[in-house]
Amino acid sequence: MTRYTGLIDAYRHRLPLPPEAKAISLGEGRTPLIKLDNLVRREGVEADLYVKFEGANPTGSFKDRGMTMAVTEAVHRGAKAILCASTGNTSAAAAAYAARAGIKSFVLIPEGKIAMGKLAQAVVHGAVIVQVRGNFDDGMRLVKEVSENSPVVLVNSVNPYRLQGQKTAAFEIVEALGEAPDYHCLPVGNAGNITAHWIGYTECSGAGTKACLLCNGNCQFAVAGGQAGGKTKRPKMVGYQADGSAPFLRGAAVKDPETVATAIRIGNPQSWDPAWIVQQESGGWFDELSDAEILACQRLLAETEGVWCEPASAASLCGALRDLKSGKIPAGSSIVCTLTGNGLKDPDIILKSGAPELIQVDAVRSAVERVLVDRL
Ligand code: AN7
Repeated sequence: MTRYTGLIDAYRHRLPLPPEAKAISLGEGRTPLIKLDNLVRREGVEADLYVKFEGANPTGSFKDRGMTMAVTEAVHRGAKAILCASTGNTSAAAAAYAARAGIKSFVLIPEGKIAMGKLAQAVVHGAVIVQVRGNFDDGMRLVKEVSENSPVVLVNSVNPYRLQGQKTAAFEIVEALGEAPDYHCLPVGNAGNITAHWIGYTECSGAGTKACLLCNGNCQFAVAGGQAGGKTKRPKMVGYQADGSAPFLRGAAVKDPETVATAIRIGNPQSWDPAWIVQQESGGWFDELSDAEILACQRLLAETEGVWCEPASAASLCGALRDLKSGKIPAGSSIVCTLTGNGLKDPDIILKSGAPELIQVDAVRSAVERVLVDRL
């Protein structure tokens, strides 16, 4: 047994880092790929349906994959501080990896619209937290401007190293299944993650993609990454948005995005062009879901499979189930849905949706036994 030490050590030969760069890692990656047999039976659909539970990463979201790369590269260049705008998860990961690296982190968050767990993470890791009177898109504009003239490295997904780290999720899926799935479904905010997964799958297929801003189709890792002689198929990539925050459905930026899924409350996606390339190259599509559908799916998954993801993450599974039922995704397909973040990030959303049933009893054996007898 060798100790698992994170995705840079696992995939360094497929990542654009100088060999001497010391990995800043928290052991991210190698997340569970869980087959949802209970849910498939209960919903009466026919599919090999999996979730990649990115909530099992060290800070509880997929952002750790990108942040280990961005911070490793920044520190290698001598950076002493990093900066990001965030709906919550990026700031949590930035704060944690900066702490690990012994550098400063500055995070811009939108006023009042970030899940409590994520804010607590930024606090506990010692980030400088700036609350912007505005939304994520305002914060994003500001960090781009500020990073041009300040000695800080921008670690939002416009930093190409972020997507390079995030592409490793696709490697893990291909390794676990022996090939790519037919469909890969993700929640879409800035559309960095859907782009990163496509880059990863494309490398496994032995090809390159125009969606990769580093290689623009001439991937240096394509041959090395090609599985089964470079013949691994690529999935159709399907991106789901919340209907109050769905620029990819509107065909343009949304000025005042709104959704309970605060992680994807983003109106002006930073990976707009690459995401459309992914859609075209993969033959996939974008679709939208209501907040009510998203929250119902979050509960369904938690109750039937024991997997608790945050609301934004449930959009992937929610959309996949709907498209399976309508036949848009054919019966019998293999499907991987990325669950981008952990449900523990946002406990409020569960407790707010109705008072939990707490049964009060006296501290005696008979009272507890009565509860059991009534319910077994
Ligand atoms: C749980 O933290 O943008 O489409 O600032 O936290 O790659 O943006 C979060 C995004 C999906 C969308 N699910 O991913 C941020 C931030 C969760 C997320 C997304 C996010 P992208």
